[in-house]
Amino acid sequence: MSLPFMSAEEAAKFIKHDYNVAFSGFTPAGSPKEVPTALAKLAQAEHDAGKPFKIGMFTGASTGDSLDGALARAHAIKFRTPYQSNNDLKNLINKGEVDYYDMHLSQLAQEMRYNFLGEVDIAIIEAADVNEKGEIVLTSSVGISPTAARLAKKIIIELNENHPAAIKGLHDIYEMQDPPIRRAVPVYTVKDLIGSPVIKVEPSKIIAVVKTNRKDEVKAFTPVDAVTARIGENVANFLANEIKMGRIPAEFLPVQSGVGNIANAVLGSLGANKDIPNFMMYTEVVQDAVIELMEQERLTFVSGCSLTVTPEVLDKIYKNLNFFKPRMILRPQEISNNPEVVRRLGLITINTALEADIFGNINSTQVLGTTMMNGIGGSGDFTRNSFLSMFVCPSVAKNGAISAIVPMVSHMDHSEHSVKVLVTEYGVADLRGKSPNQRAQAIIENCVHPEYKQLLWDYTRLCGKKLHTPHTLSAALAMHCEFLKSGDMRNTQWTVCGK
Ligand code: 0RQ
Repeated sequence: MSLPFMSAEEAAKFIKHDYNVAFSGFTPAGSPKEVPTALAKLAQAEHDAGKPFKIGMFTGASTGDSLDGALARAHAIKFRTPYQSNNDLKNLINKGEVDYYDMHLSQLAQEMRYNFLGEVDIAIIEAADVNEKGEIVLTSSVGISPTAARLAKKIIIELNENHPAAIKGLHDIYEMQDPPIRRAVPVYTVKDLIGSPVIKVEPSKIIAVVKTNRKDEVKAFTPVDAVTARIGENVANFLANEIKMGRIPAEFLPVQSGVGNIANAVLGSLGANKDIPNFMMYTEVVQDAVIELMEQERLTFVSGCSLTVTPEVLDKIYKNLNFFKPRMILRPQEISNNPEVVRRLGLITINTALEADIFGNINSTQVLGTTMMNGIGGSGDFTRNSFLSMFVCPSVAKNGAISAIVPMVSHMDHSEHSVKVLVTEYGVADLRGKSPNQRAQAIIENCVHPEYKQLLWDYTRLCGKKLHTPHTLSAALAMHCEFLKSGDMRNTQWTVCGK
């Protein structure tokens, strides 16, 4: 059988209103670009003709603008899961037009297999290579592609010439069996290869192959500033001291680092700290800073799910495959984020909080408890199962009008039971082995911005008596309410219901 080459417009016509479509990619890395752009135009044309056209979307994580952005602007999305970060999509989610459900990234593929989320009508998979035997070499990420390709009734391939076929071997494709016959995931070291370099599908399922050479739409990070640099130094100094105290083995442990600007800065600081030995990462997103550390030979190996690097950095990797390929593996997200493996390898996990409360509960996803930011991503997969879970954030947002540390988080993603260390630019709160009262002391003393310290000390005394957790429920969200009223949490006055 020869491969069914055709244009993106022709391929998009296979997708019908109400279909559930699974996309390759994890972040903009490896997301299809050409067919979604054509699909958005098709949806627009259907809407103009007065016909409905919306699809359900499964992705690995966030995607590029030509996927989430284009389909959102065409009002072509019925539901969407899991992580997202495109502003046009986010606006529709926060207006209630798109039904979005947030999931731990390690769980998506298995929930698709369990048939919890509906059938997959079509999978659109970006490939560096594909052949008549149905063997697919993925591009800059793995995400949910192995499961999406297997479950989908039909597959459209976007064959992207921007990714050399020589990257074959970068991916370790492994799909777990489901209970009650699931076995252990045989990853015992960061470097273990457990699967196949290609996805293998029934060739007749491939109904279209669309050629493209569009680059991944990964944006550069904002440069490290004084605040993010201090956060990074605080993390690195804390970990160096943990090694000195013998609580982290002298050879160090694999690191997982979250997404975003702060995560990028933290990695730079880890690399710069001479008391941290050369290390490995077992992580999800491989950002630019990871590649820099690898070039400096500070990072000896990385296992991840995506190469979320800027186009220039990706070109550099592809031009120097002899150097980079033996030092990296891309895995499906149910393996890169696998709780069993995270616990076994003993990861040091560093993720970013939007807000934390004085007891160590973390909100990573919902601004003021109501407005979706990006999603929980892999932060829960890693945090709950790590050797040592750290959260980082600047002490204030919006020029000080918001304290990132509040009496009670307005939405909780990670509970005090999973969060061991909190770090801001002011310092480190080590929460291990501490009661709620002791946690509040450590967090207010070490992490809170000076303008908010007294306010939070006063909150802990508001209940007027000794309690296991010194909350005053009628005032617990007063700082958030004050921000909604006056635009500045610093104006908060504590009042207690019934007093
Ligand atoms: O908004 O820029 O409008 O002022 O929130 O800023 O630059 O997006 O920050 O890139 O470091 O991302 C938590 C979102 C941080 C990310 C989050 C405002 C602040 C600013 C934040 P403005 P940036 P970062 C595994 C790990 C969850 C998933 C995860 C994330 C904006 O790290 O999505 O960890 N994490 N995955 O002003 C109101 C507060 C605020 C606030 C900040 N308390 N209240 N607004 N902001 N604090 C990897 C994956 O899963 C893929």
